[in-house]
Amino acid sequence: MPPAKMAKSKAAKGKAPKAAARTKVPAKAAGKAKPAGKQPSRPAAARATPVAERHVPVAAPGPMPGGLVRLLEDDGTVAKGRDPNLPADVLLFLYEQMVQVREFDRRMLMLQRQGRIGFYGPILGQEAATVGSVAALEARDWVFPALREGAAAMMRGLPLTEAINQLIGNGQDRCKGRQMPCHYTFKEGNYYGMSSVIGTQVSHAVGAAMAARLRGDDVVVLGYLGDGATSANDFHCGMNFAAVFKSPCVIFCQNNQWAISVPISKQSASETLAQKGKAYGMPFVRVDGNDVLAVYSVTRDAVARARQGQGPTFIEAVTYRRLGHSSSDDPTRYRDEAEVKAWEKKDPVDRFRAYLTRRGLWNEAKETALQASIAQRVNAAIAAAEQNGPPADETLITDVYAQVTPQLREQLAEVLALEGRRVNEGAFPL
Ligand SMILES: Cc1ncc(C[n+]2csc(CCOP(=O)(O)OP(=O)(O)O)c2C)c(N)n1
Ligand SMILES: [Mg+2]
Repeated sequence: MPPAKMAKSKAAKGKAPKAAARTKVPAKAAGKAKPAGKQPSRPAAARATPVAERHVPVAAPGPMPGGLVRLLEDDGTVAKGRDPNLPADVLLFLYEQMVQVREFDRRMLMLQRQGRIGFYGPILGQEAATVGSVAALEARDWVFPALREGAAAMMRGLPLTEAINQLIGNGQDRCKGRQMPCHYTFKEGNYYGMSSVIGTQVSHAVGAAMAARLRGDDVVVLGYLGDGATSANDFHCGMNFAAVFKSPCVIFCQNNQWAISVPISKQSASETLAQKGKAYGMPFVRVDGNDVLAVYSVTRDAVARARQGQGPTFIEAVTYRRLGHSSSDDPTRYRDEAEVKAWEKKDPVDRFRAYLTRRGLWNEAKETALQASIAQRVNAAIAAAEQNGPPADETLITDVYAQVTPQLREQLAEVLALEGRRVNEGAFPL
C-alpha cells in the first residue's frame, strides 16, 4: 500500500500516531527547515525518496541466500533474470545521490585541510552501501546512523547548507556547535542524531523499533554500524533483544575492513560478520556493499520482513574505507597502499555508471552536466554556510534545563567576565 493510503487507513482505525502520518518527509523538511543562507535550488534527488513512493514489488520473504549477494558485475552487466528492474527515475536518483555524496566528501575534506572545518569522516568507497540501503525505506521509517551515513540525511532532505552548518558548528547549526562534525541530526527526515559511542546505534535502533511497535506505528528502523562495532557490547545486547522480541528493524553493518587501524582479521574470528545473525536467531545476509542494486534489493526485502512482523535482519555489506578513518588519521602508517589500489578497481560509482550506460540511461554529456550541477550546489552551500556567524555565547547555558536557572546565568556571566567573548573563535581543538 502506498504510504499515504497506509497513513489514512491507520487514521480511520483511530491509531494514527504522528510519525506514521508523515509521508513526504523530505518535502516537509524543506518547508520547515530554516536554510541559513541562500540555498541553491534543491537537488532534484533531495526532493523525495522516489524509491519509497514507487515501491517495486517486494520479494516474498524466504530463505536467505548463501554466500555474497552480488547483482552488478564490474562491467555493468547483470546476470539474466537477476536485475531488480528498478524504474529509470529511481536508478538515476540513486546515481545522483552517490555522485553528490562523493563530491561533498571530497570538498569537505578540502575544507578541513584548509582549517575551515575541524574534522571530517570520509565515506569514499562506501557510497553504494549507504545510498542503496536507505533508499529501501519508506519516508516514515527511521534511520539511526553511524559515522559514515551522512548521505542518508541528505537523501531524506537535509539541505547541503545545513549539513555544512553542522560541520562548521556555526550559529545555524541545529546543535549550536555542541556536537562533533558529521554528527548530523535531521528530525524531519526521521534521521536520528548520530551517537559517537560505537555500537550504541544498534541498541538505539532496536529500542526505537520496539517503541514504534508498542505505539502501533507502522515504522521500520534501519540502524547502521561498522565492522569494529560488532565487538562492542551494545551490538550483542541489541541483536539479542531484536531477535527475541522481533523488533521491526534492519541492522546494517558496513564492513569496510577497518576500525581505525584495526583490520577485520583482528576484529573477529568468525568467517563472516553476517553469520553472527544466525547465533542470535535472525535472518542474515552478506551483500557486496559496492553494488548498489544488490544492497538496495537485500535491504528492501529485510525492510519488508520487518514491516510484516517477521522481525529483524542482520546485513553485512562488504565494502572498503578508501581514505583514513577521519581527517585526523594517516592510514599509510598501518595499511598497505596495494590493498587500497585493489579496492579502487571495485569502485561502486564506476560500476553503477557502467550499468546505466549499458541501459542507455547515461552518457558523457549527462555526466558532465551532473558534475557541473553538483559542483555548483556544493559551492553555493559552502558559501551560504560560511556566511553564518558562530553560536551566541549565551547558547552555552540554553537547552540544559527547560528554563535557564539563575545559577547558570551567574556562571555564564563569570566566564564572560574572565574570558571575554568568543575567545576560541576559529580555533579548532581537533
Ligand atoms: C565505545 C567506543 N569505543 C571506542 C571508540 C573510538 N572509536 C571511534 S570510531 C572507532 C572505530 C569504528 O570502526 P567501525 O565500527 O568499523 O566503523 P568505521 O569507522 O570503520 O566506519 C573507534 C574505536 C568509540 N567512539 N566508542
Ligand atoms: Mg569499519
